[in-house]
Amino acid sequence: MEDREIGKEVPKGQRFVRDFIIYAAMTIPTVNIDEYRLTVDGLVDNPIILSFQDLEDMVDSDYSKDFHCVTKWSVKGVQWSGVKFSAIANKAKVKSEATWVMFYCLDGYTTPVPLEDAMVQDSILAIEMNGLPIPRENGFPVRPVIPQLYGWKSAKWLHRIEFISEYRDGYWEFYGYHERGNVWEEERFKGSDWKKIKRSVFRKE
Ligand SMILES: Nc1nc2c(c(=O)[nH]1)N[C@H]1C(S)=C(S)[C@@H](COP(=O)(O)O)O[C@H]1N2
Ligand SMILES: [Mo]
Repeated sequence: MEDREIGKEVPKGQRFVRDFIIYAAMTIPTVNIDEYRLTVDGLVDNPIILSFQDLEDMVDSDYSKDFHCVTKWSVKGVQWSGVKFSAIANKAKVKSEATWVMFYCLDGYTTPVPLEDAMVQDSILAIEMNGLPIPRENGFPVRPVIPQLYGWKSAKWLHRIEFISEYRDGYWEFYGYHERGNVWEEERFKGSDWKKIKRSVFRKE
């Protein structure tokens, strides 16, 4: 993925807003940092369980990137620091059959990401946002940040990473959102029947 300067290039269909709009499709969990554990399993030779301290000890990345939600708002220059996803994957020794990653959250939310997107250089497990621990409503203590994908792939309150060999829907994908969700390709919805899917979701609420 080519590097785009902060705020300079606005992806098609997006506009900048001043601050994050909090999305919590389920609830906002409270996490006791001493009890927090991140499980890394599925198609790996070395399943691992990491504490928050383990992640802090592995921090290797710090950058600012624009954040893009599929509902068309973007936030300019959000600073993140954390651990490269590839470092975690290497520690777990991902098997060659793995092609997708499923992220599981403490609120019950899930989202799948193609392994090749998760493995890019600036794909990280963030533990700080704008120089501070991630605020509770923004996903404390850990969320993946994969800048080339829409915000719904940034799973807040992350607690499990599973490597899998076949695509499965997560929370929003079930309702018709795109399997990959690349911002620059404007992959908002699956196929061409998204309008139908969207209407049926709204009717439910
Ligand atoms: N666990 C969880 N993660 C989530 C969501 C959610 O509802 N639950 N919403 C997603 C969506 S749609 C977006 S745009 C971003 C929003 O991040 P924010 O709430 O920090 O603004 O979180 C994503 N991660
Ligand atoms: Mo979103």
